[in-house]
Amino acid sequence: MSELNLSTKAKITWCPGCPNSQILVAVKQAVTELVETGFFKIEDLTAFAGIGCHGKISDYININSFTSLHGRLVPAMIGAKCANPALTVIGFSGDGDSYSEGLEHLVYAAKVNADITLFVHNNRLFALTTGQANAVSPKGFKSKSTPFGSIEEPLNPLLLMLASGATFVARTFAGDIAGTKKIMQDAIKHKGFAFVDIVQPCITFFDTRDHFNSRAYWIDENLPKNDLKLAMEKVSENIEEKVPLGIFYQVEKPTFEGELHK
Ligand SMILES: Cc1ncc(C[n+]2csc(CCOP(=O)(O)OP(=O)(O)O)c2C)c(N)n1
Ligand code: SF4
Repeated sequence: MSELNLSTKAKITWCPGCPNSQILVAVKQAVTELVETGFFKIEDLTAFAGIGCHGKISDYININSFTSLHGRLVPAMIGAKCANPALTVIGFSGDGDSYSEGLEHLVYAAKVNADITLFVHNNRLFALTTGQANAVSPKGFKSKSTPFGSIEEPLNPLLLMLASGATFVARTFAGDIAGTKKIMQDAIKHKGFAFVDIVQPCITFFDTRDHFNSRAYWIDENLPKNDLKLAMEKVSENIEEKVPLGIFYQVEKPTFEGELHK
């Protein structure tokens, strides 16, 4: 068997020290181990990317990939999975991409339990366009688009995903590479819509490294994962104070593609 090389020759243009690089390391490790343990062949894995700093990840990892329009990677992922159910379909999105621009697609994927895995690099603003506030920016957040501070309450995407019917809902922190790798593997192995919010500081426009380093904690792994009420309680913790990480919810349900190809 030839050795797997997931690196590409593309020049990395993220700001030096950007936590997107930690997500890249985690996904390379996750995919390498899944190939080595025979979970899939590398040619049966396809990655989709949105538009933003996060989306550049598909240039830096040597797997089949597709870059979508801003916020539209989820319908493209569902289409690919419907056309070829043998594919493992993963996506890299941004919080602007999936929580602002393409929110309706996210809700639909959760509702129909599409058998795809979505990783959202959540830095709580539109980074590539130089740091404007978006749907998950904190209230009062000052940016070029909100010079007097955002007047909006932030959306809680995990709560929305649970309410929409997602069958796997998790959160991790980019700074914890080992933890992120593990969550990524569990999400990819899940049959159905796997949603992973990855809190990721943007060191240039919203440096939340200290915030997350001091407030993030892993929930007890032994908590039941099929208790929707408990999951909703956990993800409702105010991330300005405490940031729970882990798999909050995981259940089995028929998938969209499974029903389609019955
Ligand atoms: C339909 C559409 N609207 C707006 C843009 C401009 N745009 C490009 S990247 C971006 C922000 C991306 O933010 P996010 O998804 O959070 O990714 P990040 O850069 O933070 O990783 C925007 C608004 C676009 N390319 N297409
Ligand atoms: S602007 Fe922010 S998210 Fe984008 S590369 Fe720089 S640090 Fe990373």
